[in-house]
Amino acid sequence: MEKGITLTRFIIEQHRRNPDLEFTELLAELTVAGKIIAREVNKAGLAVTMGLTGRTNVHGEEVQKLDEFANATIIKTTDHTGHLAGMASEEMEDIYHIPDKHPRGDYILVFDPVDGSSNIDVNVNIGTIFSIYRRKSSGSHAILEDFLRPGREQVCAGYIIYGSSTMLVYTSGQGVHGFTLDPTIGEFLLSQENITIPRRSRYYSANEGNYPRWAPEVQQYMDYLKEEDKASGRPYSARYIGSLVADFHRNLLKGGIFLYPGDAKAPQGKLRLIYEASPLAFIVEQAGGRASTGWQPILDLQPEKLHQRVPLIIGSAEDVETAERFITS
Ligand code: P6P
Repeated sequence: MEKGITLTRFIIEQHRRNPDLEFTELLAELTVAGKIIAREVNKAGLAVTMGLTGRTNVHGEEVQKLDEFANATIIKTTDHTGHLAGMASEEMEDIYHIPDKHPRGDYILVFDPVDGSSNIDVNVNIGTIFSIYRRKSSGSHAILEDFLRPGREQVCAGYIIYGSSTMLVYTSGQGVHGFTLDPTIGEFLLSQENITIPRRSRYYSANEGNYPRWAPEVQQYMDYLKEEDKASGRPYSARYIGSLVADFHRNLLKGGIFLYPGDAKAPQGKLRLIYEASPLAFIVEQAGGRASTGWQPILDLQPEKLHQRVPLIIGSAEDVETAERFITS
């Protein structure tokens, strides 16, 4: 479709081509949340949201006011749509039940309202990550089992990145598409249709401060990336922002591999399976890339707990395959 059309029109056209994508209205409401959060992020330097709430979330991390604001905004803009039977957020310990005053629907929404929130104060790009599943249960409210799903069962996944411009990138299983917010009209406009990630690249993203705690195979892969070998385009260049959505977005467009492996201190790594790894894995596979724990595809994992963490290796397919060969050697 032609560049510059609104996200709303793009979603309607996708729905026309694929009628069983009934969550299109939900997606449209999510973009409203994205615009409201973008407004707060853009004035974060002035707003009280810059402060800390003095409270911590389920993971013991300081909850920034913007986290809470974004969490509440997403709930408020989507819980009345009649499409949802429940929600789960990285910022909420338990699943969120849709209030009885609102109609319920066949989908569940999971999201990380503001990923990388520790970067808010230093004006580094942050992002919202979301994912939609059809519910499996049939009662009046969604239950925990509706949320503990292999990522392969997602019907939609996306993120909103708040940076020099606000972009929304999503897939509903028919390619990956990027939209840029035009603040003068308050609309997300199609800027990149059918995004594909280069199969191999020369960039890697990892927090090498953890190198001493990594497994020897991961250390060997990192050493391999730095060896001189013009034929295979090595040494690679390091690009690490410390904000998953920003690192992922750059790698999606330019190619690259992002690694947050487990280590001696945290065998399951740091990133969350349901709110971060699975949505980005759906997107990257739709863009021709790959996402794994190093041992198996992220999308095949059966979550046991709502907030479980998972080692994440994601990006250009050939780079991830090479990393897997080192890790499983
Ligand atoms: P580290 C931000 O806190 C985050 O959750 C991700 O956005 C980011 O990729 C990762 O943690 C950075 O972690 O340990 O390198 O600071």
